[in-house]
Amino acid sequence: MDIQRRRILKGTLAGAALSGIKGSLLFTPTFQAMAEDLPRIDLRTGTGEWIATTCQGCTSWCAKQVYVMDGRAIKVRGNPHSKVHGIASCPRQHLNLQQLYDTDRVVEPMIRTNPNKGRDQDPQFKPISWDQALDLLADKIIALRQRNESHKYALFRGRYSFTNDLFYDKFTKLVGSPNNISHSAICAEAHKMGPYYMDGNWGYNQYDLNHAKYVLAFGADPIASNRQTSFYASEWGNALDRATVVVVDPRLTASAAKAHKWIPIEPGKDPALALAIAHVALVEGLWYKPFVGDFKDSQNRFVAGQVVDAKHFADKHSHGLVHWWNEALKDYTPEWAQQHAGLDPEEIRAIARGMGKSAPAVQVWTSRGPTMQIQGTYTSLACHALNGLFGGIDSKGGLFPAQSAPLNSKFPSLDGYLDDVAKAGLKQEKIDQRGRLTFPALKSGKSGGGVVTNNVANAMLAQDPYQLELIIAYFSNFAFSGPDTARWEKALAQTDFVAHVTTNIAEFSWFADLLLPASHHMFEKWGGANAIGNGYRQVSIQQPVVKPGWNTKQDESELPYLLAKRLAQKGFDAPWRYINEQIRDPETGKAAKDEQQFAEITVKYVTAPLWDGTNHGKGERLNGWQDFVSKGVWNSNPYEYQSRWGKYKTVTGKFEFYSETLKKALVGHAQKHGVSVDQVLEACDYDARGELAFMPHYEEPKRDGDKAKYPLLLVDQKSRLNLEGRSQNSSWYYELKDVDPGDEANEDVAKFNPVDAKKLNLANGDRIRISSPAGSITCTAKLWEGVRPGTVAKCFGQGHWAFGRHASTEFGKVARGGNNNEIITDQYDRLSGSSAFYSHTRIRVEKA
Ligand SMILES: Nc1nc2c(c(=O)[nH]1)N[C@H]1C(S)=C(S)[C@@H](COP(=O)(O)OP(=O)(O)OC[C@H]3O[C@@H](n4cnc5c(=O)[nH]c(N)nc54)[C@H](O)[C@@H]3O)O[C@H]1N2
Ligand SMILES: Nc1nc2c(c(=O)[nH]1)N[C@H]1C(S)=C(S)[C@@H](COP(=O)(O)OP(=O)(O)OC[C@H]3O[C@@H](n4cnc5c(=O)[nH]c(N)nc54)[C@H](O)[C@@H]3O)O[C@H]1N2
Ligand code: SF4
Ligand SMILES: [Mo]
Repeated sequence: MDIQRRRILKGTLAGAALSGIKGSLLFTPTFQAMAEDLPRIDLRTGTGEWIATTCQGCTSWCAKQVYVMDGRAIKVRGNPHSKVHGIASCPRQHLNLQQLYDTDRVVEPMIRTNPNKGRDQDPQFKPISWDQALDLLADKIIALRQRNESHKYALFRGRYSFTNDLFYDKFTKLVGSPNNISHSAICAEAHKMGPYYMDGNWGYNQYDLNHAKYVLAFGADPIASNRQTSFYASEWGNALDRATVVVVDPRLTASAAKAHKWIPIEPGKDPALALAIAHVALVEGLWYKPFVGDFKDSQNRFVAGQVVDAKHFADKHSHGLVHWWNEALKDYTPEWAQQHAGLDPEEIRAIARGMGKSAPAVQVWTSRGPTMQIQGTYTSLACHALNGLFGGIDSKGGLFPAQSAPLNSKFPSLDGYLDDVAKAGLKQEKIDQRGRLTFPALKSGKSGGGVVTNNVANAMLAQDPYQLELIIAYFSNFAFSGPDTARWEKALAQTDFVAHVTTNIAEFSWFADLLLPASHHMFEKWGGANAIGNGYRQVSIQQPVVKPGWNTKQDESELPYLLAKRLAQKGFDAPWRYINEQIRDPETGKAAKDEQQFAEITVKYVTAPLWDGTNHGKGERLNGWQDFVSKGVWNSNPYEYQSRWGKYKTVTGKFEFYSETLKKALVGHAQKHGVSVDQVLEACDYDARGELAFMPHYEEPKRDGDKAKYPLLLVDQKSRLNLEGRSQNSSWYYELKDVDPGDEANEDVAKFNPVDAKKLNLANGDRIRISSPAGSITCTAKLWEGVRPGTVAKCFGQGHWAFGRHASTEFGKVARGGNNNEIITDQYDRLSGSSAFYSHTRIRVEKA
């Protein structure tokens, strides 16, 4: 045994003992091969090949190539066939390799043997076979259905690939449950409210950075986070030469550090800045008239504080500018913004003038930061309004949504497959209480149209509308990723049966009854994703670039296939018939012969129009399935500028400064509950009344906790090395942590402005406890000028008390660093159903 092997074995034994997986990791083929062959690997032999796949480490969803040698993944790079990002990439792509070969992976199904559930209860997982695991699940599903309680089954989904519809939607419905719960409302739904209610796009935009002349980013840090980091990071330097870049963020982000101007805004006060810029744009006649419209006689009548007669104004592609001015905007002077948000009036004027001069090559970025807040919907509207005002929307140098791609992203209809039990189950209210008076969740204009992810824990605890009895959760870890995690721990502990489909024993797993080992999404799974950027949309493939080393299954294909088969053997055959009759190989028309073949067929099914010769006219023509598999990426035609002008999917068909679309949705929700819109707003924690509800306006940010007791505000941020909540068992994550501005390698720091640190008597390296009304965490103090006084910036990502040997100080017992979600209080932007993460959590700091 050479040293390398002995070292790995030693580590494994320790980890196995800690996690209760006694011995199970030791005898797996990949692990042994790795340990024995590592020293002999010579990268220069060139015997390997680059194989296409997709990284879903973040929502950039980059097309990748993996260098595979002797059956092992060695290196990752951007896929040169991509027109979105090409070979450009981000630093965290490499962490995927450590995920794949993580020695703490769950390598076979495991069952809980400790009947008690709690953070202090070791689950005492013990290996079982897939056969036994599937039996258990199938029996539970059938028992629920026999009691006519199929709605008590739920599927939770976090990250997902474009084949997810089968397991997430169709399978859940076939079982007879309305409860397919996604993570979207802890992701970024509030961010979509402005774009949807102003220009009809429920989705994210791409930014035409190559042609921008003015970039104004509210809480977006595109070279470190946000979407399509690979492309934006590679173009950011060039953009700085062409455009003025202003970043608005309470902390000095990587992008702010390179911007022309950084505005360290007080958390929650972004709308004050956005609205004051809009005000100046009108008073000084800087708006983009070819898009917005103008006074009929070209005489500007916008004067601060004065009402304008709408009859003088002719809208062009926009709606309601004068209405907005009269109801709100006329009073939002730069001096008003100074009073409410401490902003510099001259700076505001300079920004408005710069934007006016650059119009329409202007892009205003918004992100989770300013929008995943209690009144985030209105911030999203206020920031996005600037894209309309300066004509950046759909313009060269501005921003625009994704082009459509010809995909079969929905699996075939369930007609003929839903039995009476399923139909009755589907009529039940969803577990997240969406659509109730206090949860409008107005996704795509519909009351209860969107998920309220984090409220599921509350509903489970209250057993309102009912108690969930069986949960299958995949690629998600809500007990870590949702604010006020303690609620999730309690809710899961009291649930009868929880199965977690996971690569690692995560916090969620700790409360599970059954662990199902997942194949890694990037290296071991058939799937794929869509990305936008650089004016293109791409569709890229995920495929098993290496043979799964362990006894894992693919979450979105193999698992539902095997479960459907087992259910059929036990007498409930609808899912199995559906799979075999409806989801067939588009080339041969044949049903799959086993789960592995089925996994490939799901991707073939979804992507067929890209490669089967369909004349879609939307982009490249690929020459058959193998061509797609080998290139790994399909590129759309470039975005056609101004293609939506005059035909926005809003009520008026225009860009709505006064949102008739929001009015319709809110009136619909109010009528459903027999109340007025004002009563809805009151029940949902907004200050607006009357017409203000339908337009961007300012509301004082709401905070949780008594200011005297909790004097500081938490500013949560993503680490540049976060692959969402999944990269923290990678040793490189810790070694390289100082790539985050202000952070330290091998530490989890909370960053204090030296002004605050002095008052608090804090020094660099002090161990501290941060408390909020929700809980407390411990971490290390760091003094740093890059954070606004009165606020404390801390990366989200660390604070795992499970997940593996690197992620936690003592697996299952002691967290490494602190998880921000243990102190972020459970609040919502109720109009979108989103959880609030920003600006509302007041904190206090003590030495630990
Ligand atoms: N590195 C990295 N990138 C990622 C991910 C990742 O895990 N790691 N995950 C991906 C995912 S799932 C998503 S949804 C996207 C989200 O990407 P974004 O929508 O861009 O959101 P976050 O990256 O969460 O960034 C939040 C930012 O808001 C700032 N902020 C906090 N409060 C305020 C405020 O009151 N006002 C303003 N103006 N700013 C504020 C924070 O400092 C931080 O810079 O990122 C994706 N990209
Ligand atoms: N404080 C704070 N909280 C946040 C955020 C933040 O910026 N700050 N970001 C939010 C955002 S934008 C999002 S999208 C959510 C994400 O939150 P979730 O959707 O809960 O996803 P992750 O935390 O990434 O956890 C995924 C889990 O899936 C498992 N897993 C890992 N790799 C794989 C795999 O390849 N396949 C399968 N099947 N399972 C795997 C592991 O158990 C892992 O813990 O977190 C949100 N939470
Ligand atoms: S982590 Fe995100 S930006 Fe980096 S390669 Fe993966 S998908 Fe792309
Ligand atoms: Mo997200």
